[in-house]
Amino acid sequence: MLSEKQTKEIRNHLEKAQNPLFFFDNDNDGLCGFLLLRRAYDRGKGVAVKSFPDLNESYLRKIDELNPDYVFILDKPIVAPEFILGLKERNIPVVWIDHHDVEVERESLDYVYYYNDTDTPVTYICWKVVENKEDMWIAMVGCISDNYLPDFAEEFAKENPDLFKKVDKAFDALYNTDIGKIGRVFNFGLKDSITKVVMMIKFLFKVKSPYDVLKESRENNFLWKRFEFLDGKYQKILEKAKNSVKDNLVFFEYSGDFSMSADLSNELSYLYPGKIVVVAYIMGEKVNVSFRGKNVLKITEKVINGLVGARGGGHRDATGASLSKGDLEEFKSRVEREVL
Ligand SMILES: [Mn+2]
Repeated sequence: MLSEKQTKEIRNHLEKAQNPLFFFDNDNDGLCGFLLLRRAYDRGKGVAVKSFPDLNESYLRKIDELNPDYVFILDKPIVAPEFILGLKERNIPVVWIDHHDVEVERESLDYVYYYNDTDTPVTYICWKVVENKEDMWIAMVGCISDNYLPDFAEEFAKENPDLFKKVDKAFDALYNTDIGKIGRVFNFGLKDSITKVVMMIKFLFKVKSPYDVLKESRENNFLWKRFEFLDGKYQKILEKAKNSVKDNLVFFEYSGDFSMSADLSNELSYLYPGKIVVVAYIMGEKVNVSFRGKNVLKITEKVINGLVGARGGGHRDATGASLSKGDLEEFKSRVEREVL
């Protein structure tokens, strides 16, 4: 957990910022962390970062367009040094809050206010900064989406018995409760065009309660439409993936218009606890892979080692990697050798 002092520092930055710009990772943890800060201070704009894994230099164009006096970066493991340099040249302070287990280069650390806690999601860190009780449901959504059961879960269950019940695992809540359903709606909402993502964020700036999301209305029916469309596709792919279980390994390859690897690997790891889950999405000449399971970070590093252009990383039990399609067979046999 971040120290009291660090949490207070972040709060001070937010108070000073009159026109902050938030860059957040394009997932529920990034989104919910951003919403907590944005709703508490009621200032600034947010950009969901789609470049992966880094926040790259091209986003400097957003700086010149929106002219912020502060930049906050949420849930991104890597930020291009050129981006930081661009902010330094423009004299804009940067607060970077993350939870990935990564080394940041010295030159960036010298300029940035950097906060990292690998024990909790970024949403949880942001929750500790604001602790805005009426937004506890947003904190809940971000935490359980990142497979983390926060210390306020019990309190939340007591006060919201129809949205959430006491569970042993965060993913029980994600797949089996209404607060989890909101998480799944946000998640597919983020996988839409930039215009729609902006619409979603604007809608979420002003919602009063989780019921404003759960109850379909004129304001949110674009979200529900998207959810039903993508969830239909998702459930079909998930059914196929269930046939890819072999001993203690689930290895699933797919292609198509929609990349859902993180979601598939999360749900497969929930359905098959104790197994190593590897989901590979083939897109043209590239393959993006999601790993889940105990100590998969070590496995990830080992199986991509030496494959030309391959990269990967993440958390101890959840990682991502990319490689070229030509190496997929070799990659698969390495995984099997490592796991089976
Ligand atoms: Mn994230």
